[in-house]
Amino acid sequence: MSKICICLLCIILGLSHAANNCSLCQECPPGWTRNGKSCYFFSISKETWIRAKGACENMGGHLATLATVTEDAFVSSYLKSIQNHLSDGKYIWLGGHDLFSEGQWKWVTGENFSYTNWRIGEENGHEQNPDNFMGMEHCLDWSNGWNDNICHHKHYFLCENDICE
Ligand SMILES: [Ca+2]
Ligand SMILES: [Ca+2]
Repeated sequence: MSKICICLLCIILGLSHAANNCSLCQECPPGWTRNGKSCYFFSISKETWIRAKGACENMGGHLATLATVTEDAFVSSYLKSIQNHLSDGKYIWLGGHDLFSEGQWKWVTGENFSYTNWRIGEENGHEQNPDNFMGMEHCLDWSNGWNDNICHHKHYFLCENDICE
């Protein structure tokens, strides 16, 4: 039975959310890259974290949230390939923050961090990450691993759009 038939059967039986096989996915918008149940869009400009968050929302998505080792691995290799063409793209904003409560990291979608990939070693000499350097780092960037960074600095950013029901 084709996947479409399975999906139709699931919908008829009211099981559309009961199994992954039954999820219906839309196409990615032009310019977005598909992986699994999400599309990703790399920004063409640098913004503060909060403006990056708004820019992703204006496009119907959210700053990227990396929930699993599989998703993190895809995004890491995707961002590395883009970074190769940038001279000024060391830090790339993701959708994590501890703005509400220091050390309590959350995704912009509301979830707590279950999976993490904090990078080891900081250019400021700190061994640990997140280090909340100078008490000022509350937004998450990808810089060949995760790092807490100063939210009002301007960086490129990665948006994500969930396209499957
Ligand atoms: Ca912090
Ligand atoms: Ca840091």
